[in-house]
Amino acid sequence: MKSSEKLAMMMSLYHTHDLLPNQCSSRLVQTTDAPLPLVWSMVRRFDKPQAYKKFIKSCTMRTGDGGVGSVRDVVVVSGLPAKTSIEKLEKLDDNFHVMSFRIIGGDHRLANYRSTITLHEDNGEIGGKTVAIESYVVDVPAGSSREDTCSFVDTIVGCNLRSLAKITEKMAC
Ligand code: A9S
Repeated sequence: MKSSEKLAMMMSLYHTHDLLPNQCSSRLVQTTDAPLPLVWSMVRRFDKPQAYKKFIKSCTMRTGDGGVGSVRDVVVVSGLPAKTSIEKLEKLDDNFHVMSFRIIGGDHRLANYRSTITLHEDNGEIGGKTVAIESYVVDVPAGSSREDTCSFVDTIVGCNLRSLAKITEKMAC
């Protein structure tokens, strides 16, 4: 199967979401020159999101050891419209490189946030060795617009993906 066909299959399998009327969704793509196993080794650590997510100050496991069903307590760096987030790991597939988590609490405005990240080996079609795709669904808070909500979350997820690419490229060289 060509990598573009595999990518299309993964897109429809993992990055196509049914939305409720008050929800918004978006999908971001990031390439990196680091090999997929190295990138996956960072992404899969549900207990250590701060390894590449710069908005996170600390993370402690509330339940579980990082496997599916684990719940983490995240403390956010100061200066953001949030302090804490409680997040549950919903999917972790080491064969298809799929990870999905849901925000189940915390003092912030991202209600019913759930995201999925998948990694793909790129054989030079897009440029770079590994392609990360991350999509999310989140409620549009009362008083906010769909566009503002998605652009806020896109900024954060985009930063996380760029940080993941930068850190793994440094490790790989
Ligand atoms: O951490 C992620 O993968 C994605 C997001 C959108 C995290 C958002 C966040 O941690 C802040 C960065 C603090 C922004 C939460 C839960 C709420 C925010 O307002």
